[in-house]
Amino acid sequence: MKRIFSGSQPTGNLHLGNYLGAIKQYIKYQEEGDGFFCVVDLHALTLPQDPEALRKKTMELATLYVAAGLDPNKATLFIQSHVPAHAEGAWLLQCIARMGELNRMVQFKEKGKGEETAGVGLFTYPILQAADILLYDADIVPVGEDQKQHIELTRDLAERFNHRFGEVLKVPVPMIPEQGARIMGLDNPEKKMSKSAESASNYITLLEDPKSIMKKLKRAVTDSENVVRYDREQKPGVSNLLEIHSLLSGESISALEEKYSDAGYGKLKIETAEVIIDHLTPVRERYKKLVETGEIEEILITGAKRAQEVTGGVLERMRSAMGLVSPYRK
Ligand code: ATP
Ligand code: LTN
Repeated sequence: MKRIFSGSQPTGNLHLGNYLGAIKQYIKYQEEGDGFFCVVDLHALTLPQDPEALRKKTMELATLYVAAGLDPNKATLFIQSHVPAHAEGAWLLQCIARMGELNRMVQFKEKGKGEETAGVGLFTYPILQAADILLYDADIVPVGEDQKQHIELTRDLAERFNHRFGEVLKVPVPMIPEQGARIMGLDNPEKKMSKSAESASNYITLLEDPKSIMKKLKRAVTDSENVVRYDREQKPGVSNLLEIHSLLSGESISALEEKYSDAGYGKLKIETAEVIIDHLTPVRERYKKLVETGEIEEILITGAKRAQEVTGGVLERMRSAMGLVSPYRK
């Protein structure tokens, strides 16, 4: 059985891009493999966070995983900081990672903006991500397009480790969906939909109410041609709507192009909003119920135990290969 690992940060609001690029893949893989899905709270610390808000967002994201369709009986759900091996594994990998390769990471360049005050944690963040993945002997890492470079680094670190210390780490493969890997912002289809976007018109959150979804879709930036055609280069706004609609309704992009060929953008926008609302209404309802029952806490305790068991073995393999003395056993 293949091992799957992925994670999302408990910052901002989980949005449609996260769902279509990542969570939908997690749900698919939980059927076929041994999935570990994590709320990466240690990663969130790389930018300033309000402690109370971080705690709240962490529980909210874990609850949303389940509300969106992750089944704790099929996959392991947990909070990264509940498994200390992640931090320790990251240290071991920091000692084989190179400044040059981290300097090339696009996300660091974007978030650190080249400033002297950029955090060291933000710089070494991809190494913690590599530890997350490698500690589970993961075969497959389902992610959106923006994470491709980090998974490449993870593969390089695993190969370097193995070259130096023997075959210890499994080299994982990223799984980036053909459609949905880069959902664009509704207010600016040149840039990806992002939790940290300045304006809330950029994204649709998974808990967004129907009225607000309709309003944002109606205002979505398109172009002045008024011809419904899929062309990501020339018509990024319309193509983004077609892609969202297609992924949620299951209708092919060419069928949608045909369907809206005489209709113009207004109808496409309204019906895309309706498809989103249909899809998210049950997620919102399940979320509400989960909050009422409080069952997520138990799910996370069980998840952390299983994650600790798996990572303990891999971490010991790494420690031992690198020449650290095994802890004394009584
Ligand atoms: P930010 O934009 O603030 O960096 P984020 O939206 O990328 O945050 P993460 O928690 O870092 O959120 O990402 C969770 C998962 O969602 C990752 O696998 C990421 O690749 C994927 N993802 C993020 N944004 C998009 C998007 N616009 N389209 C498709 N997938 C996305
Ligand atoms: N860096 C990722 C989140 C992340 C992740 C991971 C994804 C942290 N650890 C391990 C896949 C596997 C992000 O910003 N989306």
